[in-house]
Amino acid sequence: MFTRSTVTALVCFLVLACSEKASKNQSSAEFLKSANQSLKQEEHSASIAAWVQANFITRDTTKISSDYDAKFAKLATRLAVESKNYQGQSKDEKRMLDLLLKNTNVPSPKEDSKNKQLAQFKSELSSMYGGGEFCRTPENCQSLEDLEKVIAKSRNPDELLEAWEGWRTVSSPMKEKYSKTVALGNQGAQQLGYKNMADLWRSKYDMSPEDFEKELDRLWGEVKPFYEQLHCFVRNQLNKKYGDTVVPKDQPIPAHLLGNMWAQSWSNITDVLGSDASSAVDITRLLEQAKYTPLKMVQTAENFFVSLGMPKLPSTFYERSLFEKPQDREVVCHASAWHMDLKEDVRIKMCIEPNEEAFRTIHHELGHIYYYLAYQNLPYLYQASANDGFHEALGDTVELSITGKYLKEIDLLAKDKTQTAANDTLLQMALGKVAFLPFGLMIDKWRWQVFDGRTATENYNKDWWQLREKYQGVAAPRDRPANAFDPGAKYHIPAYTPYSRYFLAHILQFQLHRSLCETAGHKGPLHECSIFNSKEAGSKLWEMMKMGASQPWPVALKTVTGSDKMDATAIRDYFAPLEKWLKNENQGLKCGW
Ligand code: X8Z
Ligand code: ZN
Repeated sequence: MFTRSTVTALVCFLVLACSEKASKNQSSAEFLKSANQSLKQEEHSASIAAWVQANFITRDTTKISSDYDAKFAKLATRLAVESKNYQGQSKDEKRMLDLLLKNTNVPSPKEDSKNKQLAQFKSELSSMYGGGEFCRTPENCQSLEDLEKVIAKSRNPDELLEAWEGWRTVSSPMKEKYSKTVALGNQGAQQLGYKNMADLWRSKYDMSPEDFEKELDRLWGEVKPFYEQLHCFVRNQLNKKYGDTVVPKDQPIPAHLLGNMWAQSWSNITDVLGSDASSAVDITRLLEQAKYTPLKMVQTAENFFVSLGMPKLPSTFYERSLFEKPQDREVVCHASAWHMDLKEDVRIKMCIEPNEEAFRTIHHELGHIYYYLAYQNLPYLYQASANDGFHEALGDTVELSITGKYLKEIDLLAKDKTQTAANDTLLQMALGKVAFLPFGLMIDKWRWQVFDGRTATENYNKDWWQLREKYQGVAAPRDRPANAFDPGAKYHIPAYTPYSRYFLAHILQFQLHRSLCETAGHKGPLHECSIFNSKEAGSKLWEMMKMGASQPWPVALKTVTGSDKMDATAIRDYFAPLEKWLKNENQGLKCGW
């Protein structure tokens, strides 16, 4: 007879690496219960240390955070290895065991010294990015935020180039350390039975790693023709502004001219693109006129979620979050949302500027926060979204509802202001959402190559730019120095945050928006729909959020959209009038690069 303990004994015998606990005939249920509890506890401690590091970057806080991370990683690795000794009696148990195996992004090797080394390098990389400055002279230094302002506002190619190259001086010293973390993380992944970290990262989507890669390419194929039209239009306008020498008509666009440090969103250059785009509602101006403080911006975003029937944020959120860049110390300014105790202690950390980009990002961050609150009562391993794209999509879905009509409702936009032409609004939105797509895709394409060894350390930069050109049609403004490590100048590379999630989110948010608008009873073009105040739309979203990671993502998607497939028809529908307009504008131009 096959009892639970016989199964355990058999598996133990087969893998020859039976854990102490499994050999004591612990059931899957008991093992999972204790794993959920201990991971929750260790993560809480590690989050506190990481929060302090990110809010007060010093040598010492970097070390403290690294020590806690090493402790957490050691536990996560031990449990992941042990999970293989169990088979699980129910669907639920099987799912949790699988999640346990995939619980980390950079798995630690089980050897103590390697585990500590990996945690130390990761923590140091994080501080190098967060504290990074470009110094012309020791007395004249600029932070990332200073340099980003130059890239957003200057229209002088020399000034732009200096800021662009300046920020990238911060990342070249990261290269060797990064390369060492790749080697260690790959060893950790192999000890769990994966070929490498790329194999692990692609295996988190309820399908095989190969199918996931195909799925991303399929979705990209659906939006690529539209991206090419947008690229063509923008390049032509930039060519008119800067001339043939700076912007050749048939080449990739130089990356320093697109208004964003990484050329991932182009919404800051509407003035260069002609009157159509720049006549869209200027939210930055509205926020300035109404004297919105960072706090007011956060409260306004909270109010949107509350209007959907979601709870008010706990008072500790306001007491413990960081909204403004402190003048007296170094902090990691890149916006993030934290679930400290995996219950009600939720916080954001963000250096809020009173502008549209930050206003949108606050909604993005609160999407994470509300997700945390929705699933806080689930076991640790289910405290995540259906796949990581859903977590990134949630706040963006709400953000798509920041329409002219909504801005009038909250008295930011004057009630008698005439409606902006559809095209202007759509172009403005496309410069943010559509320009992002190939960037969202290529970051992990690069990492997969690095992790699986196709890209060696000496080719990091060359292969990075090859992918930037291939997918985005964007190029380095001039030859890069031999020691350059430009990937490291993007937060998610030193932070080891996977990036395919943002690509998925940019597809999913339009799918969710389209369905929620229908639920809210909206009639008319999708870009005019706001789900503000719709309790029906809110309750559908909440239902999905409450599920956390307890079900495969197609089930979660179905609760809101009725469909279990990701598809790009929603984003194409949303922008359909613009696509038509762009094709017309681009007539006679040679598109592509
Ligand atoms: O990193 C973020 C969020 C935090 S999860 C601010 N985003 C990506 C980025 O900034 O590169 C949001 C959009 C893409
Ligand atoms: Zn996010």
